Amino acid sequence: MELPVLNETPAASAGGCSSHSCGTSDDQLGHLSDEIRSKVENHPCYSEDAHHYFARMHVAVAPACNIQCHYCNRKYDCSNESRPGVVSELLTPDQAVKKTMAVAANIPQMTVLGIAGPGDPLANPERTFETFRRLSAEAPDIKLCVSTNGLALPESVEELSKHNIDHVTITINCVDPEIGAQIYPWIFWENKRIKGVKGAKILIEQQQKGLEMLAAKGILVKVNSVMIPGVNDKHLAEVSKIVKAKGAFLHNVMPLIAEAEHGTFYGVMGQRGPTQDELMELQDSCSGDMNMMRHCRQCRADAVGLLGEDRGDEFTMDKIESMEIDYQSAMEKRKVIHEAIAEEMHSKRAAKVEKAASHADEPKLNTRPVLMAIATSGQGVINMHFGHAKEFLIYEASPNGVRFMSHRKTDLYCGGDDTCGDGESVLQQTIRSLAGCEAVLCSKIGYEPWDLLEKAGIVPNGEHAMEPIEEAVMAVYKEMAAAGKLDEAAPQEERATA
Ligand code: CLF
Ligand code: SF4
Repeated sequence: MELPVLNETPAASAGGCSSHSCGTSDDQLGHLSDEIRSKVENHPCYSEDAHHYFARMHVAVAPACNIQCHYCNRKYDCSNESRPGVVSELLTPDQAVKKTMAVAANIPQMTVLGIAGPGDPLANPERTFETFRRLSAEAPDIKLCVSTNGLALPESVEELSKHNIDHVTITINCVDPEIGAQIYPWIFWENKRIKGVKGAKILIEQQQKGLEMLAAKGILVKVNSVMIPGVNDKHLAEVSKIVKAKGAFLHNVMPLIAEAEHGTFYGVMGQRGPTQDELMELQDSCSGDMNMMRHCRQCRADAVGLLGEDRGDEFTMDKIESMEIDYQSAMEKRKVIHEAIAEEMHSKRAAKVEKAASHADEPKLNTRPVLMAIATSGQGVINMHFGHAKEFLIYEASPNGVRFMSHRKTDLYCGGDDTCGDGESVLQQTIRSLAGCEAVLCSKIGYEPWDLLEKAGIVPNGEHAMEPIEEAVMAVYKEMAAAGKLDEAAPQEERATA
């Protein structure tokens, strides 16, 4: 059957597991047991492949937090922001259940309900567990997921396992209390505020203990780490090794988001986040030991939709109250759609393997790697107009194949205000965000951006509309190689940006 389109409007940007928030690529899934594979293959955060097809949602039921991070001040009703800890509407468990069922009935590809804030879910145990308890009974086809700072984790493991929650994210930014004291000014522990190294030491011990307890129960643990240059950037490779040894399944290193206008300690103090290159370098240095997630969008605590889009405005409580939901028939429809997606994913994987086998005898290219930007609204194909893209997926093509690297957010220029301050047009800013890429693959593109992209040394390409991303990227790479464009040394550094 033809799969429904998740969202025909341009994907909205999103920022989920707050600093807490996870993925393995299709290739990384290969070695997994059937049991684990069945847990991750339709989870958009735990499987990179799945994130093209399946959506997640968060319900913001957890306002309180038991620690303070220097990159957070939990905020509400900020319509211009999309980042962890920020929500528009705080929900009661009853409202959260209604909202989840409304979204599941209307977006059948939504497979995962996460509680990720805006505070810490386990610091709000009644609200969090009431929501999970009701959902596991009333909507048993939805996977339940939680993201925590870990302080209250050991005492919550038993309760988590009762509600069939098999995905838990712990935000672990360090295993050294001296570093921890630079990130966490205080924790609230046994009715006291404990500051500095002493507080950080307790937090780290609780995180590590919780991780071991979850792993012992067979619950999949993802570790999120916020990369803070000059604070923990040199330390995170060690964190990756330690959490892997203790049973973590996946590691998600995310960039610090800190702007003065967010009013966080780091924002006000001018602490910078990492550059794209710094982040990718750290992810690469951890990946020898660990499955790394690279497709995280740092979602809000009330995000709804595919990673990279936020359809929360379609499901505000006033809209939900007027919806009539027959969840039994919605579940039947969801099952049919999930089976069709699984079949499509399976046949795409099989076609990929067959294609690779048919090229096995070709001589290996001796060419340098190239980054390409892709405009897509999901389903693993190139199906978005350049001017409608609010983010681009970045892939690297090399003689070893094609791999997903990251995403780049951009401001939508098509149909919007065409200036963004500093005298730079939004289109120019969009093109600047693609620095380092040598080609952009999209379904269509207008003359003006075509011209500006070429001037920036980025080749626009609309010839692979509706083709699978990886196949199209490799086809373009081979064309570039055949044209002798991949023999020059480091051309990215020589190119001007728009
Ligand atoms: Fe949410 Fe987190 Fe579950 Fe995913 S998000 S609680 S594991 S369902 Fe995913 Fe969002 Fe990144 Fe989190 S993209 S912020 S990793
Ligand atoms: Fe904010 Fe608490 Fe999460 Fe830290 S643990 S990011 S302070 S909500």
